[in-house]
Amino acid sequence: MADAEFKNIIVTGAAGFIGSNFAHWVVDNQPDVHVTVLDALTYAGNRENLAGIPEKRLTFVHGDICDGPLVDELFKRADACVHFAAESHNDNSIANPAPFLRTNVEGTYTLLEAAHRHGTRFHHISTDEVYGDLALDDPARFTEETPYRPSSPYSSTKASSDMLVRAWVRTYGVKATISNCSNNYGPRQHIEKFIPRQITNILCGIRPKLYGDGLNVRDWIHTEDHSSAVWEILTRGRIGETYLIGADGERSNIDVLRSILAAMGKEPDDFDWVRDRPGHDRRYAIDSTKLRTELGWLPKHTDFAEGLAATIAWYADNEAWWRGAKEATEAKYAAQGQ
Ligand code: NAD
Ligand code: TDX
Repeated sequence: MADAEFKNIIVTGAAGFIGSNFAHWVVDNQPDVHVTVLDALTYAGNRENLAGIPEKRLTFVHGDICDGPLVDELFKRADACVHFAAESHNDNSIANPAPFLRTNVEGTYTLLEAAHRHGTRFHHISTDEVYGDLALDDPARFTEETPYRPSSPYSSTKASSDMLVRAWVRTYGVKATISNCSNNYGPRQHIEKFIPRQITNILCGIRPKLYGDGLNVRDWIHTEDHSSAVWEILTRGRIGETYLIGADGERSNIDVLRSILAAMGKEPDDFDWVRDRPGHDRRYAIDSTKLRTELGWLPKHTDFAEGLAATIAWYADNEAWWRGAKEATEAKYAAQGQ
C-alpha cells in the first residue's frame, strides 16, 4: 500500500515556508520518491529554501499554477500532486485581494482540471481559517463538520478552493483529499508572519508589534508535524475526505510574544501595541480526532518552548536569508499603522 504507490509527486509552492519543509521531509523520509516543485517564486518564494536536497531527488520548475499548458505537461508524468502554492498572508489580502483570487481560486481550478484529465491523485492544502473564528470562552473547537464561515479575503479564497476540490471529486471523480491545518511555525517562514516578524524585529533592535488587545488565540503546530500529517493523508486518507490537522497548541498572541521576549532576554513589556487587523479572527482551535483515530497520526513537537527556541535560533543563524526583505516588510506595515 501507500508509501510505494507514489514515485513522482508534484509539490506546488515548495519554495515557500510549509511547502519547502514538506519537500525536505519527503526527501528525508521517503527514499523512493522524486519531488517535482512547481513554484512561481513570488515575494514569498525562495529557491534557497530547497538547498541541500540532492539534485537527483528534485526537479525545480519555475512556473505559475495558473499556466494550464505547463501544468498539463507536468501532470502527464506525475503520480500525485500536493498543492501548497497560495497567496498566504491575511494582511496582504486585505490591502490587495486580486492576487489571492487568481492564485488561490484560478490556480486550484487549473490543477484540478489537470488532475481530472490525467487521473492524478490530488491533495489540497487548506487552512482552519475557512471555519471563521470562535469566541475566547467557547469550549468548542473546529471539526470536519463545522460550517464554512471565512472572514478575510484570504480565507474566503481558500474556502472557495476547498469547494472547487469537493465539486471536482463529486462531479468528475477526481481522487482528492483536503487538509485544513492550524497556524504553522518553524524555520523558513516569511518575516511578514507573526512569530518571525517579532523575532527579526528584536534581532534588528525594533520593538515587536502586537495587534489589537493581543488576546486573539492561534493554535500553533510545528511545520514538521504538518508535513508528516499530510504524508499520512496523501498515502492512507480516504478519497473525498477532509482531515483537520492540529497539535493542541492554543495560545494567545500576547503569551507567544512574551515567550519570544523572555527567550531573547527582553522585558515582558518591550513591545508596541498597534492598529488591529480589520475583521481580525478572535480564536482558532482544531479538533484533530479524525486524523488521529483514523490514520494514527501524532505530532512530535509537543514542547512549544523548545520549538520556539529552535525557531529563534534558526533566524539568528540565518540573517542572510531574511535581511534583504526586512526593510520593505516593515515599511509596508508602517504605512498600514502596524
Ligand atoms: P508561503 O507564502 O510561505 O509560500 C507560498 C508559495 O507559493 C511561495 O513559494 C510562492 O512563490 C508560491 N506561489 C504563490 N503564487 C503562486 C503561483 N501562482 N504559482 C506557483 N507558485 C505560487 O505560504 P505558506 O505559509 O507556506 O502556506 C502554504 C500553504 O499552506 C498555503 O496553501 C496556505 O494557505 C496553507 N496554510 C498555511 C498555514 C500557515 O500557518 N502558514 C496554515 C494552514 C494552511
Ligand atoms: O505583527 C503582527 N502582530 C500581530 O499581533 C502580525 C504579523 C500578526 N499579529 C497577529 C495576527 C494574528 O492574530 O498574530 C496572529 C498571527 O498572525 P499571522 O502570522 O499573520 O497568521 P494568521 O493571520 O493567523 O494566519 C496564518 O495561519 C493560517 C497563516 O498566515 C495563514 O496562511 C494560515 O492559513
